[in-house]
Amino acid sequence: MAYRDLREFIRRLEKEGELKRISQEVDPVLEVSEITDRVTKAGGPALLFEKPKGSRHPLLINMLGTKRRVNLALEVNELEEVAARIRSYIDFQSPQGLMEKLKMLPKLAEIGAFFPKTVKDGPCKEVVRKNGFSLSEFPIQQCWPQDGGRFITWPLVITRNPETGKRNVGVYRMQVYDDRSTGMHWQTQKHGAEHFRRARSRHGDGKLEVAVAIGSDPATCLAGILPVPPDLDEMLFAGFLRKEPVEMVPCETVDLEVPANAEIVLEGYVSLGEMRREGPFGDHTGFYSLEGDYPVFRVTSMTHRKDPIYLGTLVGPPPQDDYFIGHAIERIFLPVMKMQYPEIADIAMPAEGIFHNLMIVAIRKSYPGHARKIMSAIWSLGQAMFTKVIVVVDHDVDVQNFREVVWKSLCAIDPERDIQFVKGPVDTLDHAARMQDFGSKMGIDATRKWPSEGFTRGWPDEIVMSPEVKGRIAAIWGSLGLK
Ligand SMILES: Cc1cc2nc3c(=O)[nH]c(=O)nc-3n(C[C@H](O)[C@H](O)[C@H](O)COP(=O)(O)O)c2cc1C
Ligand SMILES: [Mn+2]
Repeated sequence: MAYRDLREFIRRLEKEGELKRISQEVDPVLEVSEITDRVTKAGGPALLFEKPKGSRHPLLINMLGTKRRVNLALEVNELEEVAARIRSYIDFQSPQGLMEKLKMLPKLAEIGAFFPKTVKDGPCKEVVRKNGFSLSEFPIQQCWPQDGGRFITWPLVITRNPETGKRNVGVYRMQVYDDRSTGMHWQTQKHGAEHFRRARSRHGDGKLEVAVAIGSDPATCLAGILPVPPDLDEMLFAGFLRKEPVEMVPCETVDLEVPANAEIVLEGYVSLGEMRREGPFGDHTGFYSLEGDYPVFRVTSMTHRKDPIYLGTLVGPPPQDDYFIGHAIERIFLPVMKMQYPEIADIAMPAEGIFHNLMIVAIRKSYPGHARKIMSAIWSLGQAMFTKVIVVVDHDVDVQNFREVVWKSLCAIDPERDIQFVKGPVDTLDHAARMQDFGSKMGIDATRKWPSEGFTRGWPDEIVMSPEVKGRIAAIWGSLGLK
């Protein structure tokens, strides 16, 4: 049975010893961050701040900050179970290309009935407010000292593609400017930004309707972060993850629907002709992302539960709970990637690489130049286009063992020969790139080099002790007086 809502998940976390209530008053300005940072780095529990300073509503944070909590959120023992479900739904034969395969998911869902379901009413409508409300009622965090203000950190931002009418749900941080307006930090390659551009090209001085849901069942919250192709509804994917459709309820003042179980819903619009300074914001790179111009979200109405729980997250020096979220995404999508590129044995993105900076890929190498082909494939694959450094190793290297990767890949390269540079889109948060959103990327071919690649010297074997000797020594080990 899927979690009905955020609070049912909170109860489960509590039962599992995975949640700590904090009854002391703590300030969502900086203090919550210092506590959360310590707890996340120690592998500690989710935190429910019952008395955030200046608000009557509790704040839940570090919800998915361990592998165990991610598994609890997805109701599995291991992420591999989700990966296996995905494998079982994807047709191996007919679709060409990864994107086509992903786009088949809606079709597949017809048999699974994961489509979101529209309902008339829901808990998010317990209180409907069209006047006299303010964002300041909520315990919205200022995460780090140099942040430009308070930021809503886990909003599910819902828009509709003005051309196709298809829904998008993305998590884009929102800087609070005043009681009823915020920034809308959708980065230029994200789907919300594309909806904005398309709407603007039609009527530059108009509005794009936006609804924002804060706090829902964990699979729905997670779905806003998933890198699914444009025009594939994240709520369908949420339904797939929770094995039950997400119930969506129409908004009061805009032509959009929101998860009925949401704790808080903000309805409003982004004016197409207005931009405003946003940031700085202490980001998941461990550095501040610089100020930039982004659209402004104006809240025209707010609905919430009688006793709403505000959901936030903390990004900052890694690892934070976004590492565990990202890791889940990596494991869930790996089978899809492998279907298109069966030569991929495994991939790894270490926490310190904050996802877009480093991907290690092990391949079963079959032809000259194969490692470079895989680099190109990754740079063309949805949000993997942002990967700044790709290291390709042979399939017998354990990519999850970073010591082994460093050792073996450094031994395997002649740098001038094996490094490939390309230029293209880079992550907006990359502060070292020559300009925002555009820069270079590097691939390191750390596979064994072949004669057919021009390498005519011999390649040495790795040192391994013979099994006979290992066995003989194991037998006498106890008598040697060694540990
Ligand atoms: C905690 C957190 C905060 C995020 N903040 C932003 C953000 O401010 N802007 C952005 O473009 N992406 C942000 N992301 C990443 C997007 O949610 C992610 O790329 C998602 O796939 C975007 O959805 P889309 O593909 O429908 O645009 C954030 C992710 C997490 C986990
Ligand atoms: Mn999307």
